[in-house]
Amino acid sequence: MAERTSHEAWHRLAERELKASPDDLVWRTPEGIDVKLLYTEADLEGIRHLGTLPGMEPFLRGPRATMYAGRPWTIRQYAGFSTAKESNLFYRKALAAGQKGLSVAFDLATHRGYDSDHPRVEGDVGKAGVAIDSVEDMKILFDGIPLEEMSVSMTMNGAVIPVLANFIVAGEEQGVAREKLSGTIQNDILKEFMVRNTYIYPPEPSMRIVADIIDYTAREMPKFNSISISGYHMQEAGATLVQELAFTLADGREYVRAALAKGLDVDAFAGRLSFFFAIGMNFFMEAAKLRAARLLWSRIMAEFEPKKPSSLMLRTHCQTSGVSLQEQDPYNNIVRTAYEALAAALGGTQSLHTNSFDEAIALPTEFSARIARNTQLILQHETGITNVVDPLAGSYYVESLTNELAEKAWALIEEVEAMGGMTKAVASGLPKRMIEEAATRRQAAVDKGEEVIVGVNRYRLESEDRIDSRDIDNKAVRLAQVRRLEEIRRSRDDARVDATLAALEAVAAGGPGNILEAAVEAARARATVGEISDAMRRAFGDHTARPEVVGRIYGKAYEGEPEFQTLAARLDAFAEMLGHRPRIMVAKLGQDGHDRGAKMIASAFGDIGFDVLAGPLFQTPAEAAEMALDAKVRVLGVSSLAAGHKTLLPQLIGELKARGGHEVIVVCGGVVPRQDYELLFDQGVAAVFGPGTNVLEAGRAVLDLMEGKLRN
Ligand code: 3CP
Repeated sequence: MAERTSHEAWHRLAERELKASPDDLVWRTPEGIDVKLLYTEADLEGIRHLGTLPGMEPFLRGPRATMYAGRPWTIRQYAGFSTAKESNLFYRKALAAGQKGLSVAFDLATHRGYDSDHPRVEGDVGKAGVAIDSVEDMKILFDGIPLEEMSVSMTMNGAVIPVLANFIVAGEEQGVAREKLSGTIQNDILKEFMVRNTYIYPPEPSMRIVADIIDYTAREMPKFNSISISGYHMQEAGATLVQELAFTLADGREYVRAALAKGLDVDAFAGRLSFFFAIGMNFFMEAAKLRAARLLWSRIMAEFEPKKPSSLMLRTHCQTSGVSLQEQDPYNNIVRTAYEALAAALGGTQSLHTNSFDEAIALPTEFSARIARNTQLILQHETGITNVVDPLAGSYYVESLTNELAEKAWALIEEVEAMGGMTKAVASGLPKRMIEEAATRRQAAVDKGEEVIVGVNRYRLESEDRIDSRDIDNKAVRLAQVRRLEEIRRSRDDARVDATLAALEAVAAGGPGNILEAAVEAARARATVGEISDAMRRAFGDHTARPEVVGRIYGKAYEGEPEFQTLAARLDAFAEMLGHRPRIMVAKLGQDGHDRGAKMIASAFGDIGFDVLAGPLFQTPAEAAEMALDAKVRVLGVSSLAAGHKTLLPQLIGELKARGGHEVIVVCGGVVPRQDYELLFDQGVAAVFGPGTNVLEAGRAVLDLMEGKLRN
């Protein structure tokens, strides 16, 4: 009663201060959570998890009893580029400077199971990750790094079998038995079909690969985490935190079922399942998300009746948000990353990657990587936050958020369950669609200035200093890889290679045995990543996704706004003059599967009134040119996020010209460093839209270009 009276008194005071009701300031987050101005003891009523302790079920307060006081989280920076030799040098320097665990970024050719000499990957080799074609490359990658001591995480999903097999054999040849290898393989294919797109095979055999890896590692590699069930890429693709939580945990449940279906005992593998979340700018919500994740995972796992408490425990890696990084005023990214890192630590992560400030533009330099690493070292050594376990516990706001996120995510998890589980939900396209809708809504909020981004849509600098960025000489890397591939093919025993590949294909085709076990034999014989992948391709076939674009989300957010209407009316007039709507194709070239930007542009441009054609993923420049000309597009927009632009755009323009397509206007959007703009313009690219581009402005620019072309 007293509380009620004093709360009413506070309400009156607040009203007087605001000259409005505090209820008007309730902040509705994208998750649909209404964040109030004030949280009190009353908000804790009915929350059941409040009395729980860390290291014990339901592990909400952390998987370990002492958390960072016993051992701080692992500073694990995701890195890799160019050749194995260059990446190895970078790793060694990072470890000497305080990094604690390794995390390998592979190039997109490797991700998609192609050797570096494959014609489809000309623009991808060594970009955005290290090129690995065989055991020989893997051995160079870890040269001088003791694999019995260092835990190694590998972000690999599509070509997970050859890469893990090569890692095991590289360890073996370094003198480290596989039972001593520690680390994590991402091995999370469901989210690839949803958002990340580095799949190779169709969903069903892909799930079998996941289960075979869980089976093999449970038997042979007790220190190795068999999977990193990832929500990170969902948030990057635009998911709300509730979607990220729900779909990730539902994916986890599906993997557990797949492993159980192989006849495994739940306690034999559950303790080595691990997770991976993104940490964005909604500070308290992100910390609460990790707490809610642990609560919900223990609830899900309890259904499988494990005997070991560790089977209920959610352990996670986190990475600060890539999409929160901005090209404009890039030093702001250091500050953003620091806040995100703090939220991850307060949420109780086990391992953390902090982004470098230049990652919205290119791969990190030594300088930016140092600042990113030191952001974590400073948190661990200077702030005192490692001394207390789960310090946010008991906060009215954070506990309330934890509870609300858990409830909302649980409702979505149940929805997925009602659809028959995550594999079926993914096949229906629902999660992907929900995430794309959330992404488009968010873009509209940013473009309209409802969501403030400092240095981008507010407090923008008049002129920006150029920053140094790392560039990879893609041609040189490819040549070096091709040479080594030739050397391997010359020196190996071909009969042995053929026999091991045939045996692998037989296992994949349904014969007895474990796919990874068979691939280890092939890797020992020096079969390459591409050859091992192809053996499985022969058994499984390739997966091709249909490009789908959501509509009426961006336009709806702008309903009745003059800025949008003016542009739409201009476009209408232009269409009337042409006698049809101007057609634009949005293309993705090479193995770059990051399609959030492309999807968003396709969706928003459609709402504005363009006739939009979305090209499929993984086109070669020739295929894209062909499709664009067949469809008689006026504009061909290429979305590039994996640094292939300098190779692929000139090729595309060449292919267009070779087919008489001189009239097609080529524009480019995505992660393109400023210093590359001139080169692209010289090659005939009409406009480049970098990160942070307002979509309506891009729409106006494209319309200007089309009108200009007609006049000339
Ligand atoms: C931990 N330990 C402790 C304590 N805390 N012992 C005593 N007291 C404590 N307080 C023990 C643990 O039990 C463990 O031993 C050991 O110390 C290491 O701790 P950990 O917490 O398991 O940490 P780590 O080895 O770093 O493993 C973290 C997880 C792992 C479990 C999350 O899966 C991981 O490293 N994931 C990283 C994934 C990653 O890097 N992904 C990159 C994605 P035992 O093992 O013996 O129990 S990059 C993607 C970028 C975007 C893209 O895809 O393109």
